[in-house]
Amino acid sequence: VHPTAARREYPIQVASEKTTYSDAHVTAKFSDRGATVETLQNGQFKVTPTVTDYEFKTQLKVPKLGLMMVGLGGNNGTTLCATVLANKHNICWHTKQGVQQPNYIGSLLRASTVRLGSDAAGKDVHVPIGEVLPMVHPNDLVLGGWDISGVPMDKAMHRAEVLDWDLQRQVAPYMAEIGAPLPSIYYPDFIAANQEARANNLIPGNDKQEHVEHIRRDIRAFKEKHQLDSVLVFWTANTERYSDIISGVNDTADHLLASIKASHSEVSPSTVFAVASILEGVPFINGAPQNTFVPGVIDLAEKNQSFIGGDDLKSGQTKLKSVLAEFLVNAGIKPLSIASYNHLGNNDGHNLSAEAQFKSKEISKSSVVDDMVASNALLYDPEKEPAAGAKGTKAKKGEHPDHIVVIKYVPAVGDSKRAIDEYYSEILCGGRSTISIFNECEDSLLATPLILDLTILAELLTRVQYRNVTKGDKEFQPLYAVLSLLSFMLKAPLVKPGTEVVNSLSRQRNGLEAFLKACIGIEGSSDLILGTRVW
Ligand code: NAI
Ligand code: DG6
Repeated sequence: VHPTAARREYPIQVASEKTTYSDAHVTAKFSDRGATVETLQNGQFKVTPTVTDYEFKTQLKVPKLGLMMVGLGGNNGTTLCATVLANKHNICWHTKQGVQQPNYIGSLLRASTVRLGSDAAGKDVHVPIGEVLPMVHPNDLVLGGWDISGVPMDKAMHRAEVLDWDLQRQVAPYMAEIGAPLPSIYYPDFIAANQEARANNLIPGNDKQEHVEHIRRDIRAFKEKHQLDSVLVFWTANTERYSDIISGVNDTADHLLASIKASHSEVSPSTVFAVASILEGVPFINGAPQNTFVPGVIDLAEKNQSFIGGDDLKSGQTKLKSVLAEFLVNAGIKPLSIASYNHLGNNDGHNLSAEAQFKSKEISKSSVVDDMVASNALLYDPEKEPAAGAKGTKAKKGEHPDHIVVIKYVPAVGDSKRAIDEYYSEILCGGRSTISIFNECEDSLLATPLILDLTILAELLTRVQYRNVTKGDKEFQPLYAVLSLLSFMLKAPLVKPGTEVVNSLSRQRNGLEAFLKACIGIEGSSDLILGTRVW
């Protein structure tokens, strides 16, 4: 068994008065240290350190979890099912390089580690990040879901042309056991017209209220059939066009529910799935870029204390951008332009070749450098007005690099996406630096581990409760409905309305790591390693 797929007993025991264990829970006290900053009239900053005391209580029992994917028969859906089944049944296969073992490489939880501390000899001790708290093992997920295409899963895997043939051959009987995806909702206006030929597995009618009820019944039936403790619904279906945000239609929970009853044309299939999941009390994650989470959905999730997360899997080009742009800006170098091209030939690329669907992707791929630019007023003048007629990121107030995103559909390259990026920057005294990157890899093999991480983390976060001790909370309560702790895997992270989006990959990872450690009572920045810097 490959180390990333290995299964171990929960290995961590924290010996601290701040951390207590019962059969059911680990409870930890945590002091959140920050600072409030006031800018004084003379331009000075008055900084007041703050401390807020929290207590976290995490249920230790790992549930039997069902993952229901919308878009089950697509490239991501089939690749996820096949790779989980290959890991579960330890299927090895022949490639031209030799025998390949299944694994979970690319998964933050299964294939990356965190530093717990150091041993008596001062040597760092690392554990897989997925072992900081008890989490669902991906091999144990019960898989199912919906697709507007009724092709059975073994054939759909074949259609995707992602996996090596010898793996497909061996895993096909297990894929066949999943059967055909459940029928789904198809409102043709939301995805590209070129997808119509796939749409042969549909829930009948146009009554959106009935569609919500149908999806809710599907979730309950899946839970019952497989005797599950919990279910999570994941949108990995085609990218939809943006929905218009219309006052009185989708701006509040009540308006949205009324619009669904009236089968309003601006309610998208992904919003119907999100609403059904929220009403069913199961987490819903959006792996695509469209604005599924119209304000009415966020309001509904808040009112029902049900969890949501999104948007759009951050798998390759954008992940690298969130590292490189931060590196440049934090190094005091000024990117003047970022030009990102990619071409791909899978069905996702086909759908994105339509203007409205491309637009959704363009928005999520473009937002990723905004906070880094905003963090450095030495390089980018926050007061500068956008150039007349400027579009996209340039239309925002303040100085920005020119940032363009181009996606082209080239059927011949299939799932193997090519991404080309140029970072053109200003350096010392008018000098220029150009960094060019070419990346080629199978898109769905990058996306699959992210879907697993999002699913497993979101489930864990449903088991964490907190109380704000400083505020005097007596009772523990669930985390806020929008799971911004999932940001590492997402291109355009959804956050609590009114709070700042963090796009920096290192800040996203540090935030997640700090949170998981806080839940077991380990505090402090491990990178301070103060002991190595003093006598
Ligand atoms: P795909 O086109 O192979 O699969 C999408 C599936 O969704 C298709 O089987 C289609 O029939 C189905 N579908 C469309 N509308 C549906 C509906 N209303 N209900 C149920 N099923 C529906 O695409 P792929 O490559 O699997 O990607 C899925 C989504 O994830 C896309 O939106 C893509 O933009 C997004 N994404 C993919 C990444 C990747 O690396 N593969 C990374 C980031 C995001
Ligand atoms: C081409 O842009 C198709 C898209 O679905 C991307 O492959 C996907 O969004 C991943 O994007 P990125 O920028 O994280 O590689």
